[in-house]
Amino acid sequence: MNKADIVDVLEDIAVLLELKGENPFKIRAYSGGARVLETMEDDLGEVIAEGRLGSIKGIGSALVDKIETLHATGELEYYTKLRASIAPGLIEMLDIPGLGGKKVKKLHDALGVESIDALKAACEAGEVSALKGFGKKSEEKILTGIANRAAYAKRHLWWDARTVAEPILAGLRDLPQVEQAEAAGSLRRLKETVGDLDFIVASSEPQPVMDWFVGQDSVQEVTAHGATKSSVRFESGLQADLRVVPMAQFAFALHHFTGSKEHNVAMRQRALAHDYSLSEWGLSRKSEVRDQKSEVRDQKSEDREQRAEDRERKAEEGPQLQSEQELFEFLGLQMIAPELREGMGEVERYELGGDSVPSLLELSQLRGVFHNHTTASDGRGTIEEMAEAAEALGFDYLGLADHSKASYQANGLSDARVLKQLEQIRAFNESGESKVHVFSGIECDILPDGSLDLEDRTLAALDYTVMSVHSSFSQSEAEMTARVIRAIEHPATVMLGHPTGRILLRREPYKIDLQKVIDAAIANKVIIEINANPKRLDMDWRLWRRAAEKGLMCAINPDAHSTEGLAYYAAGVNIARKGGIPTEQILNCRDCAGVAQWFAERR
Ligand code: DGT
Ligand code: CA
Ligand code: CA
Ligand code: ZN
Repeated sequence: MNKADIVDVLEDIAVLLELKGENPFKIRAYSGGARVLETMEDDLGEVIAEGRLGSIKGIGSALVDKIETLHATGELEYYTKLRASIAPGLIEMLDIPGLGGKKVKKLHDALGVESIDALKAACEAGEVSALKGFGKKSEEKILTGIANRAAYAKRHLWWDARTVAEPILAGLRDLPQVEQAEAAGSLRRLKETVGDLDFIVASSEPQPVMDWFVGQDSVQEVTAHGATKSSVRFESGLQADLRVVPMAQFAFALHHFTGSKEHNVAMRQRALAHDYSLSEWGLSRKSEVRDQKSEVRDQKSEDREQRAEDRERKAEEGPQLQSEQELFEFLGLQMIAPELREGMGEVERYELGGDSVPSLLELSQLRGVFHNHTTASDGRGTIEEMAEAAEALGFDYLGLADHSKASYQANGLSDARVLKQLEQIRAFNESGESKVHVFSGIECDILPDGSLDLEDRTLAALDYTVMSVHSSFSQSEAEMTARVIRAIEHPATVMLGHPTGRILLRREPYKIDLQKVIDAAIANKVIIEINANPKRLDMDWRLWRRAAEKGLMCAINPDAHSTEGLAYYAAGVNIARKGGIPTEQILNCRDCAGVAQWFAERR
């Protein structure tokens, strides 16, 4: 097991011990040990091999054994037993925002609740607000958390869904009976969350394909197993549909099941205007379709004779089309990329011969990424390790932006520590050790009144800054908007970080008037980031097209807390594509000198 995963286990143990009401010293040994391990610069494998783990300050004797066992085997009996000794319902409660080990224990001790349902009932009966240390507000917050949890349980992060989908798609394509296979639905549209997976296969022999699909090892439950459609559920709760169609129908089925519904409606209307009816089966002349029972509502006003006449005329067969591209062209449209098919005016915008549409960002166009953390705050990689990982990804530059001191839980940097890191980054760049140029930055907290967490001259010494809200999320919309705009208007501000604070499937955005924020950012030449962490992905793609048209600049910021986290930039590229942001307005597409110039001009 690697260091990052071991840190997670130690943190988990600390929470579970809290839940059990263990003594605070014991708990601190684990949470403190996790922090020490997390920020340790030496290689864990080496430290263990050299027998030095026990001599590291903050890692007590109880932890040495456990860390070594986890490192060697990936398992720890103590941890497994500890988890097993606690009611599963209590562990689930830890998922509700605001409920840590201590609070769950209190609720359990005082009210005897052992499940989320029981906790919900207790909240509704007002029993929670009557408890010391809880109050009406936290009771409401728990109820909201429970309601969100139920709604969220049905969806999955795109990033996680893709991990499940990729081997399935590869497996389908490997089958000898399969002529073509694609993932469709929201996954293909690169939506930030995915309800279920949809696969479309072209084959004249569906049965073996279906049998393979429902027989995969990872399948937990088969909910349908037919000749044209099968459905399965995996352990994570994610479900997947597979449809097998003849090759002649593939392009139509793929288009239909890629969706979205709204896009399909717009396409069907466009087809009707050309006197064709579009469905997952294909295109057919309107008059032909009128014979079909499914379209009764279309013919309500027509009398039987007219229908008989139509049947006789029996219009020509619909066109045979091999690809979606041909389908769009047949209807007088340019190819519309799947991620743009959300029924937000794309069918009109992509008319052949209409206004030109911006070309979409490609992964390979990114020259570097901004907003990444190191061991100086809560990251797991050093400057050197992060730069090395950036080089491996083919980047020319890497922006670092550790937390500032108000984010004390993330070990945020004081002014002095910022300046010290700045010296380290300069020395690193001058050493010529790496082809990657490191830009020195900071993710500086926007304090509740909109002032900044660091001194002006500290901020001015850096190459660039990212300003973010990490506290007082429950301010009113007016307060939050004014707070963020005040930060945008500060001359040191280069970028605004994760502008809504949302955590997908877990925490709703804070209240903020983003249109005002967008206008202020444009007026002050401040960039708004696409936070590419798959759990955030704000600013949301739905706002980008319009904002970019008004002139807003974008940066794709992985917010990486480890070398692996840099890979999140790909999720940010999805959002930039979905938002239709022109590449000229994406800072990452500029070369090192171009980025340096942007920073210099802004400040
Ligand atoms: P999801 O799974 O909730 O993340 O979203 P989708 O878009 O993958 O939706 P899903 O799996 O229910 O269906 C896949 C596509 O099939 C959908 O995007 C459009 C098409 N589709 C499904 N139901 C309907 C419908 O009632 N009318 C139309 N026009 N299209 C539909
Ligand atoms: Ca779906
Ligand atoms: Ca589906
Ligand atoms: Zn942040």
